[in-house]
Amino acid sequence: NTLGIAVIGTGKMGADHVRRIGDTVGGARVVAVADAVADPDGDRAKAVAAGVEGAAAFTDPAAATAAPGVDAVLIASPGPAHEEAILHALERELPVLCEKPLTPDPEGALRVLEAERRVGRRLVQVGFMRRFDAEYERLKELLDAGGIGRPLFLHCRHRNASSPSFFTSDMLISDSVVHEVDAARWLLGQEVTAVTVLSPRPSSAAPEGLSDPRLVLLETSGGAIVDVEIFVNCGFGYQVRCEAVGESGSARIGDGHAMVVESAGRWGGEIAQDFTTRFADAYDRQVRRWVAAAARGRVDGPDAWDGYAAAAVSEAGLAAGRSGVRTEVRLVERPELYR
Ligand code: ISE
Repeated sequence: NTLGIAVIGTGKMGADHVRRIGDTVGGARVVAVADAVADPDGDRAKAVAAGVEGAAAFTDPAAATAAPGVDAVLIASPGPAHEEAILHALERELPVLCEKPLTPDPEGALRVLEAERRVGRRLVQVGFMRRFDAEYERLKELLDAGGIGRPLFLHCRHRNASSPSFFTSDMLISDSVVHEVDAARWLLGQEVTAVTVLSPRPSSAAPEGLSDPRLVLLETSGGAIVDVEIFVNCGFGYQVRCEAVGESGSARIGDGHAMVVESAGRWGGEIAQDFTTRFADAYDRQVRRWVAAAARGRVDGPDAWDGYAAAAVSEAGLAAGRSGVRTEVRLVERPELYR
């Protein structure tokens, strides 16, 4: 019995997920595709659906979600469109995998939590795919086992070769560093309590007006400090590194040279150029796990609470980025459903 999936969003990630569900994820198939935001005429949805046997194209995400044979919904539209699409899916009690950020603001995320409370069970998973990356999993296991003692620091580097034309200084935080926010919460099992953002004179490679790179400091409820260099026009490739320093050791992931070539008096390797390559396996495993859980009407990964917490940290981070001042994160009490 295959799980019928509606995919909302046909941009880079939406198209990649449609391909993934067809090629590498067993037990599921795409039955409906829609993209009202980036593609109001439905041409892109038609083009994507045309490549998948049995998939129908829609101009309206709600109609795609309500289409016959839809058992679960994968949302990969831009962040501001997520809330509405999630609420449509929850009305029908369908499992959801929603790309990050869950919503751009904590208020929207709280409405999602409230809708899940009405359903009475967790149905929403957020696409924080780093939790499915083999290196991150090993680091998490090491930390959980106490392998380097109590964690003191996470030193993170997050670099993109270049940023898309629509990227803003806020998005360095709410779209990019949001991954480190989730990774830190998950790796440490702690909440982020305060954010400080330092912005050097922008790189001359950054588009005019973009505050790139930035240094984001996160403080956590257990007294650890996380520093994140976010640099989205580094020019040379896609790099995500994390070094954890604990009381009795340190561990580093993300150096990622799978093959080292020595030739003509030099040695070197390759650097991935974007996230679909660097995290290809993580995306595959994320969607596989989601499909398996969705077939049982459940989720098995970062949930709506994680999406809410990340949105609350982003909100504090945006304020900190504008003011240059350390800004505390305010979280509501964690509802019973997410304990
Ligand atoms: C993008 O949306 C992602 O999720 C990537 O992982 C991140 O590196 C990039 O900065 C974001 O814009």
